[in-house]
Amino acid sequence: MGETQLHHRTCSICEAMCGIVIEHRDGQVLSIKPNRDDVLSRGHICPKAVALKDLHEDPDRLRRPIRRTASGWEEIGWAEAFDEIERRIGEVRARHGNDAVAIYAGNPTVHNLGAMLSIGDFIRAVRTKNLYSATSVDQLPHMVASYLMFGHQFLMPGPDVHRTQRCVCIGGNPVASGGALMSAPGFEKRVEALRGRGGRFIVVDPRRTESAQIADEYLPIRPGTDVFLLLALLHEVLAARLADLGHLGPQVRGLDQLREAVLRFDPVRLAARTGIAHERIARLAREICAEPRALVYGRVGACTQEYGGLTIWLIYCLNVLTRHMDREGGMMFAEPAVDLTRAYGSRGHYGKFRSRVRNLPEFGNELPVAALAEEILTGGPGQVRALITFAGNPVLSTPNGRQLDRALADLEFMVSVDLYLNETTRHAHVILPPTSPLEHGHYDVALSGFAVRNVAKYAPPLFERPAGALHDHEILGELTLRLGTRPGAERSAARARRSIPRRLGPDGLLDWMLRTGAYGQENRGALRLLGRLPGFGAIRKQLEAPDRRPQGLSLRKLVESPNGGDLGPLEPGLPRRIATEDRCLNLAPDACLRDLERAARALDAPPPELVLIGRRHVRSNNSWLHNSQRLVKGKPRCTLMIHPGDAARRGIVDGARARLRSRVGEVEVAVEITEDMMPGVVCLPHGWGHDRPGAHLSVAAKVPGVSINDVIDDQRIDQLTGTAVLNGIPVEVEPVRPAALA
Ligand SMILES: Nc1nc2c(c(=O)[nH]1)N[C@H]1C(S)=C(S)[C@@H](COP(=O)(O)OP(=O)(O)OC[C@H]3O[C@@H](n4cnc5c(=O)[nH]c(N)nc54)[C@H](O)[C@@H]3O)O[C@H]1N2
Ligand SMILES: Nc1nc2c(c(=O)[nH]1)N[C@H]1C(S)=C(S)[C@@H](COP(=O)(O)OP(=O)(O)OC[C@H]3O[C@@H](n4cnc5c(=O)[nH]c(N)nc54)[C@H](O)[C@@H]3O)O[C@H]1N2
Ligand code: SF4
Ligand SMILES: [Mo]
Repeated sequence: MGETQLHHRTCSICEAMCGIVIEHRDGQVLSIKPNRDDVLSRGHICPKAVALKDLHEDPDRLRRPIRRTASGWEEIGWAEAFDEIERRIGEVRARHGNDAVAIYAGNPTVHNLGAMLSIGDFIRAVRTKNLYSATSVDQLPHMVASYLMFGHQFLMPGPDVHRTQRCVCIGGNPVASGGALMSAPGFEKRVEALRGRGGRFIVVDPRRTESAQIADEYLPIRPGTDVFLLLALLHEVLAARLADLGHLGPQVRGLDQLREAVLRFDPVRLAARTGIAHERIARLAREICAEPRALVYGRVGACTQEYGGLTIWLIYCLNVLTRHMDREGGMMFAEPAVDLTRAYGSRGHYGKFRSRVRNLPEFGNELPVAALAEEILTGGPGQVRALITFAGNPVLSTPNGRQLDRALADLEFMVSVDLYLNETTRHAHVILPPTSPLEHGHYDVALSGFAVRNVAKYAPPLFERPAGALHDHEILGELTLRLGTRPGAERSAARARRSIPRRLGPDGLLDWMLRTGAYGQENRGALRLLGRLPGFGAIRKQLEAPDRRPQGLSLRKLVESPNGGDLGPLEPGLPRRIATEDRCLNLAPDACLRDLERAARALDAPPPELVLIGRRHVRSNNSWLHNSQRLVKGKPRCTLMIHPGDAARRGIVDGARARLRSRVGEVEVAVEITEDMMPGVVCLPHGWGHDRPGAHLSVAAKVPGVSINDVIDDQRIDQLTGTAVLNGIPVEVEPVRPAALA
């Protein structure tokens, strides 16, 4: 028996970036514990961290490529799998053209170093209009607002929770979720510290969530009406002439247009729509103005709704107008060691082309995933006939999952890169499974840009990969070569195999990015010279960051720092980092002003009697952790929460089953009656519904639950951004009576 050893790592499941210590021996994980010395999490972890062991050991996890045959799935070799994919995709293209091949990339892509560094090449090589991802069921409104206002889709501000005195959280539940576009592990402790220094934490949410329960004030709001709340807050700021742009003043444009657009609303009518008293909204606006260190933060509940784009835009505007954008204690921009806003990501674009069936705008080359099923099911030129999914489970994660289920069954060919045979991948003809998260190196290229402190943390692989296993980036690399559509692809494929990024691999690339980044150890003079050469623009841009070379970052240095590298607190970075063409922060983008008309028209519409919202639980992550016995055990969690009054009126008793119905579908689910719900709102978590035949998740199948996305309407989208409306869908609920009584 070998010796017991310790391995330090950052958990890659959610955005919190917790430091963990894995005790292991002879290739076995013995325990997973919090790392008290981690530069960011300081000893916090949540119950999901142990799932890294469960995932690694799960007998249901795929370890070899599999192919669907008439008599079931069969294991095949990698070469055979890639040959088949190349041939079948080639056939689809020959029959229907390049755009007939769609791509869907899921959330774990962002948490995976190799995938992050190779998916861009893959997408470019496949060259299709039909690119989809989890972005349009998540943070798309933030990206659109950042692009339109700051000029870069990835320049998204996050809350400076360490120094703020007033933190207003709209549509986020960081106590359960670990935070999003805000890596703040152990959020509860951070709220305690905030209160300890005399600050206040305020939550705006239709449900008294775990975060609302620790808040100093909880403001229940009618789902989908945040845009009216924001307009009312801004109205107070502007009408009372409290707006103060602070250091951003000289670089801000559009204030007059914004003022005009906001002041024509009647604040009392705005407030009435939200369910929050007008007097409280006005006072909140004044409190935010009066407090030098305050912020308004909005997340998933604020953006996956009817006016998500407007809501996030106005949240940004409110922070700018009250001098809380890019200031200590306000909404700030992290300056990470590898900066996606500087060198490696496109600034973004908006509405360059539109979806074929519903005419929805692209953003950053992506179409809204709510349109994927109709693009498959609607005949005619440009119809999608093949799909490649990467680390995604859209059947459970995107609107009208049943329709997508049918659509996927209708494809001529589908391939999935995934760890499991699940609700989505069961439709694939070939599944390519990557190595487990513990078998490759880890660095949060994307999430470090949203941490509440500038940090850099790298972990090498804990275990050697098994013989014959491929990493995600290797699978993507091979698919890039096989499916590349450029002329002369064969010759360039041979060259690409020898290309520098390929030879470096993710670790080598990361090292190069760290060395040339703001905290890198490279000689900046030499880099400046190199940056003048054509083709080295990325380096030139990297060098715009302030020189923080004393940190001397490199991969080696991070390997030698198992607790991570602390790069200091967040610092103001505007106007330097504004990337709009005129280098001005734009408060009044045309697209937003136009969409405001839509909200104005809706102001007087009678609200639906009952609407549906979602929720997250600390022991679950989207759709893919329900195969861990210790995470799913205990009380069933896929319940429909409802207010006692709404339940009584419908003759529904606690624990009984009810039918939840919308325009697109219905599910039957156990009811949980609770005062935590606002009247007129019911709540169901997402990521469940593991009873679809053909999936192979033996633990999850025993606690299947139902999928909220079977009732979420694919036709309801935020028209400004194309984001799916996951919250605020009109529904009906009725008791399911035993057959004998019916
Ligand atoms: N109604 C409703 N729907 C929602 C939400 C909501 O709040 N309400 N939230 C939305 C949000 S924010 C998101 S991000 C999306 C998520 O949507 P998706 O990303 O489509 O779904 P996930 O459930 O995260 O599924 C991840 C898939 O990746 C696989 N996987 C895990 N790790 C790896 C890996 O390292 N490599 C590979 N190749 N595969 C891996 C898993 O097996 C699983 O199949 O769901 C959205 N859907
Ligand atoms: N435990 C756990 N952690 C996770 C995940 C998970 O599935 N489980 N998923 C990860 C992912 S992919 C993401 S993107 C993040 C998301 O992180 P968060 O944004 O914190 O996500 P939620 O917990 O869904 O919080 C959204 C809140 O919005 C509220 N809400 C719904 N509709 C409205 C509305 O109209 N207005 C307002 N003001 N509020 C509304 C909901 O009640 C809910 O409390 O979490 C990540 N972390
Ligand atoms: S909060 Fe939990 S799942 Fe998220 S990174 Fe930390 S330990 Fe992992
Ligand atoms: Mo997400």
